[in-house]
Amino acid sequence: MSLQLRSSPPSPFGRKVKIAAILCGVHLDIVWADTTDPQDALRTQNPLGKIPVLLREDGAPIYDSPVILEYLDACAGGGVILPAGGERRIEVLTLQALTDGIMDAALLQVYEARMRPEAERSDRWLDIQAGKVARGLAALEAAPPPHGGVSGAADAGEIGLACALGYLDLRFSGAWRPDHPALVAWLDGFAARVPAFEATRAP
Ligand SMILES: N[C@@H](CCC(=O)N[C@@H](CS)C(=O)NCC(=O)O)C(=O)O
Repeated sequence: MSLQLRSSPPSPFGRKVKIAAILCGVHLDIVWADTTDPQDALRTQNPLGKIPVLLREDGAPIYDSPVILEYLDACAGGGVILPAGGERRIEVLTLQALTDGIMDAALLQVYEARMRPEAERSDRWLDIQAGKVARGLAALEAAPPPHGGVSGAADAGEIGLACALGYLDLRFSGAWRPDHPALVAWLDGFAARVPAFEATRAP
């Protein structure tokens, strides 16, 4: 089976997919995408022009990252990064939604600085997004998720949290670290247990 991933090296959502694929034993051919390039085939593969997109052998696209993780888990026979059902599945999906939301809010702050001229930037908008990140991190600091996932490796929620913290390290110089010692320890534990985390670090 040959699956193609459209992504970019620093994309935290793309990193989720790369880690999940390694844990599920699924090989992906990665073709880098430029979300700002109207000529990139990405916009025909995903009308939203967002990465990651997974292309099946026949070219049929799958997005967004939570759906791709469902697909990869199914490719591996199920129950590898997502519990098959029950309360635990809802918990994992909710953690994934929270960590995806942290990444969305972090990305929007980066885009505000990247896409808008300085005079047009909104401090209020940036504060609203920063608040989402801060509240998400505070909730997770108070109760870091258990390690070990579904199959002893890592589940979709843990993968999302690791990628969110990795993105905050990459784009916000690790400013979250001093106030979140439990999450620092959590991320160290994740990196030690899941070599795919370091293997997918953006250059
Ligand atoms: N909900 C999506 C979010 C994907 C996303 O925001 N990707 C960013 C890059 S990490 C992107 O494509 N940004 C370009 C844009 O929003 O136009 C997912 O989980 O895959």
